[in-house]
Amino acid sequence: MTGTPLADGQLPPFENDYHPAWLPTAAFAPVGCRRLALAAEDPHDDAVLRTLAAELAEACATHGGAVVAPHDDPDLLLRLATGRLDGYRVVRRHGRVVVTAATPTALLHGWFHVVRTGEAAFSAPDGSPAEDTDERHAPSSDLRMLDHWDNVDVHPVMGQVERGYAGGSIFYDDGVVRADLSRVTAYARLLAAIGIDRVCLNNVNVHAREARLLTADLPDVARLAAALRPYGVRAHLAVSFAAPMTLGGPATSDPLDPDVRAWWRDAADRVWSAVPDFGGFVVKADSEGQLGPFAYGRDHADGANLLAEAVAPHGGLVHWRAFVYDHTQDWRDRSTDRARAAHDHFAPLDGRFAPNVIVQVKHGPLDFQTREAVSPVLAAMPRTRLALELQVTQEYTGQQQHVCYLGPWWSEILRFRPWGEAPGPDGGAPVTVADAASGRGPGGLGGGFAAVSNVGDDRFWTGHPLAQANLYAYGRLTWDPELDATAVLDEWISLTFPACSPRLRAALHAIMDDSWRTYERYTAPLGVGFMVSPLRAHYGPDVDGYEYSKWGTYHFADRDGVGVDRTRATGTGYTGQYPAPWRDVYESLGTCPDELLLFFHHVPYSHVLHSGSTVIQHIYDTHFAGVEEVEAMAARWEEVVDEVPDGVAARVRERLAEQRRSAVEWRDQVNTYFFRKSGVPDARGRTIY
Ligand code: GCW
Repeated sequence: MTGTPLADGQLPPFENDYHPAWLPTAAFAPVGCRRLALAAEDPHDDAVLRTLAAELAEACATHGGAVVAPHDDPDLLLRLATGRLDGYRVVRRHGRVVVTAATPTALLHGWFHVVRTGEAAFSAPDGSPAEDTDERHAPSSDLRMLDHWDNVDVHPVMGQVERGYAGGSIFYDDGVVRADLSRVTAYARLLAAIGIDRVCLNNVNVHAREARLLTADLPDVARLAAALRPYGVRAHLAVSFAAPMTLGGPATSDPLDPDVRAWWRDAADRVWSAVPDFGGFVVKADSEGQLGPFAYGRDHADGANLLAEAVAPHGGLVHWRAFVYDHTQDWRDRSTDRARAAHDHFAPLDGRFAPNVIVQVKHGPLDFQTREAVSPVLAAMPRTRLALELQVTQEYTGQQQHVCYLGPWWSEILRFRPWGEAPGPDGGAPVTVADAASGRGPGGLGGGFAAVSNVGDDRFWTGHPLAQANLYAYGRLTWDPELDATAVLDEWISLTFPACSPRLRAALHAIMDDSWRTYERYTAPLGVGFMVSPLRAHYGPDVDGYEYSKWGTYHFADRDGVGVDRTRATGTGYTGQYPAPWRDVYESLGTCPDELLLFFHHVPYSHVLHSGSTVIQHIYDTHFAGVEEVEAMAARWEEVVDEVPDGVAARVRERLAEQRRSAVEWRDQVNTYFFRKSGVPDARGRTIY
């Protein structure tokens, strides 16, 4: 939508020329046709309560209901209560629903819960009142954030959004913060509907232009924060560790230097005076060229605590990323293992981080691959608040050209038990990754969840319309990691395709449910990772693309075998970074799961997997199967295109054609590469070039 910028506190029109995603007008029909009420002291005092009042009014105006007084027997009453309550409570008696929450934002989340539940919130399928219930809905962690890798300037290599596959940025346009931020408010609305309440506004690679967001551009940051605020979303900024030097402060960034400390305190004071509900800073330091404490002989606790001290008086947070490794490695050096790096750097610092520091850990030890082991850092720092970092933007998972529903992958990660079946604290259930991130791990400290957003100024928000489901799933699964990823997808389908026929629903499930595994089948095999094109920004196959590079991501294929030996016995020792049982499960060929085999072991092509297939035959079979599955997806889409809006039908069709082309390329390059290396023919005699 374009037009006049919104006045402070004004909501954007509820209908726009971009796609409504999971909040189409029709999704509000079951609530909007009823009698709704909001009970709060003075709704006009608070931006979020004003939003709620506007949401109720809009839903009723569109669907024929009425906003009534709280004592006037409403069908739905939203009630702001005092006292302690995480999340919201939903009580239903005789088909009337009361949602209670202790904060306006939690009440807003409760409103969207009712919207999501639809007619079933009020009535049974036969039209009688739905059963009486009393439910509490608290998020697993109170920190659920999205990070944008958006640049203010268009970066000469990375563009407006680093690893963005959905057009430009919704925040910035070629060097400036956009004048019209109404779409940012519409984005915040989508986020509120999935329980996300924090957004980091700029790329963790902070270039000179972006660094100024912290100083000269604060009025614009305040505008961005104001655009998010009506929907209860708080702003964070990524900051550069070099900021004191680049923004006119002291000539050093040494974290122990008193002038540097004073500079950061002043900087934080200015940010919070411009944006009183500001969230905090996100930092990438000593990583891929960003300056960090190593430059001064200090460690990452020194670095993080410097910023923590500056933001603490304001209740601010520091999200300090653990993505620290040597990106100028020599491929000839077999002793350095990039997978070890985060644990090597951070585990020894456990207990030294200030209470408002959150160490943000990528889910795997490498870099958001299609399949990786869970990072051992997540089990190594009980005295540190750790956040799990996921990547919603599909950098290595098809770049929003390919259908790749990541819900099942994130579910596996969230439910992974780093200590196996060992009882949790106080003899309770075994601890999962989600538990550890939510403060229910051994040390009782949690840092919540963060993920790189997949949203841009594209009409469908995410380039591929079906990639919206990934953003939806990130919100829902981090709110409740016990949710089933397929059920979450079903929820997304119901909201996004109102009045979806059983035929369309079945087709969307057939296309999306298993699409992550399909993608895995035709790309890098058995957890070895990468094999992507360096020249085409990680899109498409290039088996040796990173093999002789400085990046530390190798597969070591030769004529006899493939894979990385990360064992303690004969390899890099990485398996030793895990607690039991995983240190032994991964160490042994007998117990290492097939899907991670080449991540942990270098094996001959004739090695027999637990599945009964040899490694080489597995590579051939999965690559042929992957392409066949993509062909089936495209055929299935053609059967239902008449049931989806034209724009969606055409965009998905065009992307499926590209996915097929790309999958064929992957299949043929990977199969040919391994056939030429190994000389082993396909047992089924299919064409390999
Ligand atoms: O995966 C890599 C990306 C970089 C990114 C980096 C990171 C923002 O290719 O583009 O930089 O990870 O996570 O910092």
